[in-house]
Amino acid sequence: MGDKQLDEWLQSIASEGAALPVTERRGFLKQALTLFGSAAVGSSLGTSAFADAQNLPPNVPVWTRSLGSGVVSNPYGKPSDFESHVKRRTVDWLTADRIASVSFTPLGDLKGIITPSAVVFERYHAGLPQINPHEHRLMIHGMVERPIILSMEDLMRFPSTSMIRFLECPANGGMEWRGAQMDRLQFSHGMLACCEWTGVMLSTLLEEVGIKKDARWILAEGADGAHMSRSIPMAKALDDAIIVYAQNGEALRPEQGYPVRLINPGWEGNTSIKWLRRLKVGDKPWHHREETSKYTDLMADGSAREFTFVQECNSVVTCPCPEKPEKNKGKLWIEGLAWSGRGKIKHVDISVNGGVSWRPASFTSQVLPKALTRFGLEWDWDGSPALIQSRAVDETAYVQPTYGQLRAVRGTNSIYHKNAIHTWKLYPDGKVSNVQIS
Ligand SMILES: Nc1nc2c(c(=O)[nH]1)N[C@H]1C(S)=C(S)[C@@H](COP(=O)(O)O)O[C@H]1N2
Ligand SMILES: [Mo]
Repeated sequence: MGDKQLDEWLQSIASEGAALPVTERRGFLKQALTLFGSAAVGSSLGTSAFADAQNLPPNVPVWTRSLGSGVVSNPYGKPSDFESHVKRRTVDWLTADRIASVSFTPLGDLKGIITPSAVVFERYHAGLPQINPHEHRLMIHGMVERPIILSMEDLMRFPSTSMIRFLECPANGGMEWRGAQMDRLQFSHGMLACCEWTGVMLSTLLEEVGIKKDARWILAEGADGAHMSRSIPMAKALDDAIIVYAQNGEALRPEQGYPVRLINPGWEGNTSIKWLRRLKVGDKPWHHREETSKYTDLMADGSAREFTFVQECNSVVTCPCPEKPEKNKGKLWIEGLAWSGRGKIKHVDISVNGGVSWRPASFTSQVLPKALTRFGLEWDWDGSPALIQSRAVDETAYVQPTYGQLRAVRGTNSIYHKNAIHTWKLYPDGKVSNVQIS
């Protein structure tokens, strides 16, 4: 993505909000006075938001003086037209192939911990298949006593469970190993989502088929053209792996694996096989393409780590960020997301001086295991340049590393499992950019 494109994008974000009045939180009273009877309000960033004075206090807005549209106009709801900037985006130079590609979650525009299904990042190895659920089957075979082929109806007769868990591609942030590159939160951390997943525990299905004594691994295979497959250790399959058919209260979205996928909570997203058609039980891993040539971690000495399943403890500040510049100095709310594939987030600290000193953030969401956790901290910004960071600790006492610590162990050949402390540089004019501190 060239500078010109980035500028155009920022411009479009600024203008998409242009029809809305701007109110700064702490400057609210002052602003309200300015808004009163005036047509335009400028911000310190130079982007102005135009508001029609006839809709501002003390006037009664037009929408309060007329009938709204009826219930049948919107049978399947969608966001306000004023929220059209909240969408998945791609990076041109990463999307060289439009079929086997990736789109990113707009993390900076989201609140709470649940990612709306419509903006969950997508990762396809052979495009998005359109699957007729009536013709889709899930086969469980290999080292089992009673192999079965299940229809979706069959699957839904098993005991059901729901859990809120994050989903992250291990390549999230993979462009940052050799230096700061993606100058947008959506692109530096957006291969990340958190949904409520509903389905059947894999352990329940394994009990149904009866695994043989020496069974140790399971191959999960997708029904897409890539028939993507990964070897899953039996311990994970029996622990918390779920065969999922619903997401955030409704059927899985096609993008997320409709009609059925595997979710391995806290593990590399690529092990969570979508459009799941086959589970083969065996006594050793298969070493397929996606666990040898891809999704292994090349170390400094040329050796590679295989089966690095867990997504380590990580965090990022989501406001301010390049897409959410600060408009005024004074009191503001720094917030962000933390997550760990090993369990719950225990603690998050925030630094505004590049890690010289830290202050504890508070949690502003539920703290669930292997789920996004939202944190925040009030800060009085004096308008001078700042280096904003967050550092998370999980319940195993694992502390999110600095770039220096991560590179000392991993070198810079990697693509995957980059969980270093991230830095946003805040400039006096309120703009924010991606920088690295080791
Ligand atoms: N069958 C199949 N499963 C798949 C993939 C795929 O291309 N085909 N992509 C994987 C990768 S690399 C990731 S990160 C996650 C992404 O899940 P999402 O697209 O629901 O966000 O799905 C995984 N499961
Ligand atoms: Mo991935």
